[in-house]
Amino acid sequence: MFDVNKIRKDFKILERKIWDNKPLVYLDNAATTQKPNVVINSLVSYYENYNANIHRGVHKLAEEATTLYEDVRQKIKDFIDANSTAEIIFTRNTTESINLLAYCLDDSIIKDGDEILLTEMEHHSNIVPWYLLRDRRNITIKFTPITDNHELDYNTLEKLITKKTKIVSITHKSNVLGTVNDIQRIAKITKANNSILIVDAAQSAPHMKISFQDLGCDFLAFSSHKMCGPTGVGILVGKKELLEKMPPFLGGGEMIRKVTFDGFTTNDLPWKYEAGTPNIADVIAFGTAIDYIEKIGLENIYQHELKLTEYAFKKLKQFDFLHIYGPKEITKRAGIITFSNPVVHPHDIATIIDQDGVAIRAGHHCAQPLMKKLSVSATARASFYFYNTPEEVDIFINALNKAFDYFAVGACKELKQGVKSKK
Ligand code: 7TS
Repeated sequence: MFDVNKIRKDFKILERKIWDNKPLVYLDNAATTQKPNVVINSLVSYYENYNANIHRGVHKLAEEATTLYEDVRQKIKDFIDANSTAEIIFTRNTTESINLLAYCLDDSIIKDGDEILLTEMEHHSNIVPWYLLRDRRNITIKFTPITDNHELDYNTLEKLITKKTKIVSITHKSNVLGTVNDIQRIAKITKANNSILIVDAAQSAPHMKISFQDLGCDFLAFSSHKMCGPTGVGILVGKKELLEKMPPFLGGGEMIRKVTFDGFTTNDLPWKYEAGTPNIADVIAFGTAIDYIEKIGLENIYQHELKLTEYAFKKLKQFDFLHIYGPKEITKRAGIITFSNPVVHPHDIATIIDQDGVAIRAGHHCAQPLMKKLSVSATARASFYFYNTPEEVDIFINALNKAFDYFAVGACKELKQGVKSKK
């Protein structure tokens, strides 16, 4: 049974007090999530009991560390429903996973004159690596627009895909709008066109059940730290035939089979893409995080966040001067609520409610092109995870009330006028 109060006891940090004894209300989960005690203990236990380099020593400790590390690859394969562990590559984060692709698909797949299709709702980590590729090659980058309801415009997407479109790279869930994109629908289009489909699952994998095989994409990237695991571990899942076709990313130890004075041959998958000593401890602790999340259940996590979002939406209605971004239908955008007002800067809102212990993010959320599309320079964002409660939503709303009261002393009229002129 899903019991949020019981779950909260698993997180020492949720007992923290902020400023003058205010309970921490952590609503910045899209940036990074908190770590349960079992994950922290797993890190300590690795260093206390198993610390050794992997894949090389023949001694007992090295064998144990190697087994613990490779067991996590198997866990991730099951978690994400990949075909085999050969398809699971460890990186540092989602950003590095996408950079790896932009680097390695160059030469093996991309030729001058080709096109890459992104969307207007991408995080910078799914834009800038492709700009870097464009600096090296004569390619065109296009962006699928979003609709007025802040969903992908699928009809235009279909029109933007041409015979030259080699890669379509798309977020599964927007870190600003919360919009969940229909990857299966896009996969049908890309498959028919022989384009490679890359999915940025940084915001979806932690919050909903995903099957790599069912989605039908070619690559999928996500980060440990957004799903109760440590920082410094990212995952790239890729179709074996493509991973075999692409050249390695970084060179050094581990990624080779043989090195001579003339050259080298590459190691088998997945190690071909894992040069040097990996982040052993954090990968092992990420395995503990996956066990923990699976015990809670992704369906429970999804439903709990949906209820919290619904509740927060209802409460936010009282602030009729706020712009709330993302699809109107909650089921199309669970877990993330982004808002702004033309008069009060989001940083001011975030700073004031921080005085009440409420942590939200304000800024461009590493999505400056999307901000431009929305005609704002910054927004405020509350993002939930399974350990958040309706009581915390109440504290968030009360803190917002105080913040708006504070500003409304002189600006209430302008607040509302600001909205009117915007409409
Ligand atoms: N893709 C999406 C959709 C993201 O939301 C983020 C991080 C990334 C990629 C990059 O992840 P990383 O682990 O490589 O850093 N998003 C955010 C955010 O919304 N606030 O802080 C980080």
